[in-house]
Amino acid sequence: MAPKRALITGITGQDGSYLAEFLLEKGYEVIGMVRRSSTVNFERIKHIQDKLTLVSGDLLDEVSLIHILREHRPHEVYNLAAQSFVQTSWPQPVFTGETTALGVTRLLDAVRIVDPGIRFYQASSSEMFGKVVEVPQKETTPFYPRSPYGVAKVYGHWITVNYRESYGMHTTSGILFNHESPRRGLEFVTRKISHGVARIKLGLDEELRLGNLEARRDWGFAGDYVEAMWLMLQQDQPEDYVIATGETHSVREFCELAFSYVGLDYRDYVVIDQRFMRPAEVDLLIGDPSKARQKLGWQPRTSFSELVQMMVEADLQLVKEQMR
Ligand code: NAP
Ligand code: G4F
Repeated sequence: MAPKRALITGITGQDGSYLAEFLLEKGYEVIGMVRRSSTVNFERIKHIQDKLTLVSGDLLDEVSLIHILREHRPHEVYNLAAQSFVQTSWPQPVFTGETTALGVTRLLDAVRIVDPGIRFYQASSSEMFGKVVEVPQKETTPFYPRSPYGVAKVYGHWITVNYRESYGMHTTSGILFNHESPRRGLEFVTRKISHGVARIKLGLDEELRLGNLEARRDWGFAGDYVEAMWLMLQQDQPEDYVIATGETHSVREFCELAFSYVGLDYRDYVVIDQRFMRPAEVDLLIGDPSKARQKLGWQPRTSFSELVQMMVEADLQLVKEQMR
């Protein structure tokens, strides 16, 4: 039988790289959409680059999306591309909306035009719950986004539901809570901490400047979460799912554990810096992944402490290599 083909937008990002690995393991032909930039940023996929088909396109340009779908005729499309950094969404709200909200419609519409039978995954986010109205948050919890990013994701979620209901398409919105890894971008708090810890331990820095230490997140491992994306598209009926660990920890706890892993006390190094505070904060996120456990048979495999340890170890290794 011919292998299944999947198109991943955002393949150069954290989740795109793990999903590409996962689908290659499953025997898929993987097509990755990359946008043009003046320097190549294939760092996260260079180890599998020879197994991928990389094509040029952009969520801001619907024609490019139609061309890619016509030429490669994927069976499944995973829309992971987005302006994904919440903090940037305040100074760049329109760009965030163009990419993270309208970009979803461009891709959905391209799928509808080329082949409405293609299965579609939308990377929705726990940021949509924002100022939470229920604890823990589940598929039926109302949204209350707190950033232009969160607002854009709410649009992306509902347009995905709408294309399912309007056109009978197999479209799924995965509401994923924070998931991290050694491939996380350096500006996100977990990676900022693990990288900062490594630099301090190795004598390169003397402090780590952070914002709100009391914010709480439900943090899982990205490698576990991409399996859930795939499982969602294997279901006969498209539905939306919350993917989370069901545990919540503060930024302070993350610091405490990460610094203690290398024998340091975070209180000696962490400095509160107003520049990293947000105009409106999401104070608490904790997901209820029961539906995913029951219907998809999915559950997270990596604990919070394993995640912190994995990230600190990887950054110690990375910083040591950079020092050579
Ligand atoms: P990420 O590392 O920031 O990756 C984002 C990807 O989107 C990159 O490959 C980026 O390309 C691409 N991209 C950005 N704008 C684009 C455009 N206009 N056209 C085409 N590609 C574009 O994000 P991630 O952590 O892997 O997250 C993946 C998705 O899940 C995102 O949609 C994010 O919002 C969502 N999400 C993430 C989490 C989480 O905790 N990680 C939780 C819930 C939802 P470049 O490499 O060229 O910049
Ligand atoms: O790591 P963060 O920047 O992630 P955030 O805002 O939760 O967003 C991530 O998860 C979402 C899922 O809920 C995704 F949709 C989104 O794409 C992204 O992947 O911030 C986490 C928390 C915030 O409350 C922030 O205020 O950490 C707090 N924080 C404290 N000091 C900091 C810092 N965040 C960053 N980035 N940098 C700091 O210095």
